Amino acid sequence: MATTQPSGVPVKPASRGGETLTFKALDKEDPEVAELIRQEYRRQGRTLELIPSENLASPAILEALGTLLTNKYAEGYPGKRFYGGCEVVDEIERLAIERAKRLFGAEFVNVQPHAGSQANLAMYMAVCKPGDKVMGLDLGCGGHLTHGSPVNFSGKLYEIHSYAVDRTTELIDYDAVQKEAEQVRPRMLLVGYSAYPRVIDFARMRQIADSVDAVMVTDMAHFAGLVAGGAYASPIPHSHIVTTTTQKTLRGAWGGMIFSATEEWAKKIDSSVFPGTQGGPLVHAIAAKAVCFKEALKPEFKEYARRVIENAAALAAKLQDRGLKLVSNGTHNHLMLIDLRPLRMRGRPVQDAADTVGITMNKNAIPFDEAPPFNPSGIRLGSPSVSTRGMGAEEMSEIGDCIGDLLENIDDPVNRDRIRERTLDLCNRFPIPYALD
Ligand code: DSN
Repeated sequence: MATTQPSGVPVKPASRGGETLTFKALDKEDPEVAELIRQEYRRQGRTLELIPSENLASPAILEALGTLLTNKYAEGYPGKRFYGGCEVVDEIERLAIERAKRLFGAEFVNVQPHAGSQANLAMYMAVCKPGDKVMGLDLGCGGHLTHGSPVNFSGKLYEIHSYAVDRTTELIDYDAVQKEAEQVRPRMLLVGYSAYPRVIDFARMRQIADSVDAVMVTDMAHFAGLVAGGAYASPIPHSHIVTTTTQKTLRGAWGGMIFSATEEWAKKIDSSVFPGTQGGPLVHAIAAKAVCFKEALKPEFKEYARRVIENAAALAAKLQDRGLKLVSNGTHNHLMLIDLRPLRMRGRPVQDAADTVGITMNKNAIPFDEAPPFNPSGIRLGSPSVSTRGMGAEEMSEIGDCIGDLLENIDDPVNRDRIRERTLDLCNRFPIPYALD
């Protein structure tokens, strides 16, 4: 954790930075872990979190997560468990299911996947046999590891035919996807992304899937919160199956879930999650999901989702004003990628330098990147966490200037000190919106 400025000057503490946070039992039982958790509270309070897959779960969600529900085994589903004593956790899971269906207007949902990759693993098991052909967005063009990367189970178990973005526009070229689908005739067409800064035409993707008798699956992990808040088109009416996480724009704790449109898929998905790929569900995490869905059903969540997109647009506009090149020339969602090639820079040193000035971002490949994944040619930025802190267009513009200034003079400690003052001022003016102490 940076407790000094790059030049060695101590940083002024941000308010609500966890300075006096105490834990009833942990401080006595394990002060070492307690202190490390306190340090992470401080770090989160004093930095601008721009990783687009991160956010700030509410105190109610954190409380639900940290309960004795973690003591309970509940293999099976509500009313059909393999263990006794499940009457209470049955109610919790039913509540989570009912709220998730209401939030997303879905017919069926399984809320047990431990995380997004587990949701995708179960989904693959439900849809495909090993060796089946799958088309998904290439990792370097913004797809996810589980969308067919050769180092992931998806790339090892299935015959992957990735689709790329167009080299010039850096957007998905639906005609090219159609052509590729006709050649490949995949069992599954996987839609969705981790680093694509635009909207997807789900209706068009469904037409493509139908034209080759493929199952269309959308992984909406990144934009689920925007869908829940009505700020981004929903893939649910267009997809056979939709997978997601709960911790990103949806602002819950870590977790996954799977939606489907029909009874036939519902049965396959349930048995793929348990016993297919998981044992007992994490019932404390399911309780936290139920709380997350209740929060996302509130009218103010719509306002948050709208602001996430507005704020990303404001940040992108400022970065472009500062002469930076963005992949696809902008954003229509919560994230954007800076192409560092015109600056002759790479992602890793930029990410490291940003850490020293209180801006957290991640290095990321850009389409057709020739640089290696550990030091790629891009950085990925997003607006969810700072939007949860209440920042608006003005602050996004200030953050854009901080990033512009950093990139202009990345090795100058005086420049970095100045930027650190500004990011700390933003953190102080927009503290994490609940007391950490
Ligand atoms: N690795 C996550 C992200 O940062 O986008 C997606 O699972």
